Amino acid sequence: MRSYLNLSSEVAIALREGKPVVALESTIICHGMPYPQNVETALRVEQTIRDNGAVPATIAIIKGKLKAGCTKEEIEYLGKKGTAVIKASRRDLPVLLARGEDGATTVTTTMMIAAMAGISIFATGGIGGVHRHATTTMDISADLEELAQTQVMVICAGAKSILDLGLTLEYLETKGVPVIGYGTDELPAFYTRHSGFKVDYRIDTPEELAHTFLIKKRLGLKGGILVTNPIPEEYSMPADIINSAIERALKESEKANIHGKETTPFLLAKVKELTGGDSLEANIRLVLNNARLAAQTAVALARRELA
Ligand code: PSU
Ligand code: MN
Repeated sequence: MRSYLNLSSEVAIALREGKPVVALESTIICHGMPYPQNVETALRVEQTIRDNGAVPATIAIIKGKLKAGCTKEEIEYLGKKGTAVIKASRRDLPVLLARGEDGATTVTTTMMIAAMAGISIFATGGIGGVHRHATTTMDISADLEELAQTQVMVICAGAKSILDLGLTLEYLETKGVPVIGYGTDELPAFYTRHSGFKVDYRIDTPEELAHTFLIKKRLGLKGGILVTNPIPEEYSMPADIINSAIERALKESEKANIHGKETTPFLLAKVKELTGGDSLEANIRLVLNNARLAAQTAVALARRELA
């Protein structure tokens, strides 16, 4: 698989020299936000990572290559092409590579490519999880399986309550994935800081996140660590507004008979439509907040690994 891996020279040099690197996903660019806000946000996220002392590596599949580190032009290309870029999970990789196609990497494939490249820290918005009514639909995101097997720390803002958050936590417990609250004991719910569910542990510093990840690596324990970083208070959305939008989106997806990989993008687009620009603004803010924490954690990890 490594012969399909293509590192940007900046990322390759940083990794060789043991410098801090942060991976970023591309599904959020192609399927998560409209153009041109998607490109603007992706570039701002990269800048935030640089401002905090790390090198950004936006991950995507471009013309059949697994890219770790996209150029500004490549980010622009992906952003413009938008939903015409296939949302690529683990099962999509062989076909896309065989055909030399493009793919927007989800949390799953971004973790896979990051691990292949040697990148430990990954910042994103929200992860996939166990969907509501999964007991009959069996709709469980491949992201959870990837967290169970691939050694990458994923820093997110929790999960949206389009999912069953309780079942998502149960699944992660079964799979041995530590769920950390950054500065909180409660699982954040993406747009809001509160979900009513407890996380396993609270950690308050990037240094402790880095130390914990390093120990997991040294023990050879497979799988990742999930860090849930609440959206800053000033950007969080009123819970009633977001919850009623989610309820409506769920009803509409049922009516439209949406299944499989279309479910998450459909629900996300509906919620966005129903809440207007507010949810887009909140989304941008929480991603920037996660990028900052990821860069600080990557800096702390690089320091420990070199020591
Ligand atoms: N949840 C969000 N925003 C997102 C996603 C999930 O709040 O952009 C994207 C991520 O790329 C995630 C993917 O990995 O959707 C999960 O899709 P699925 O549920 O089909 O596994
Ligand atoms: Mn699914």
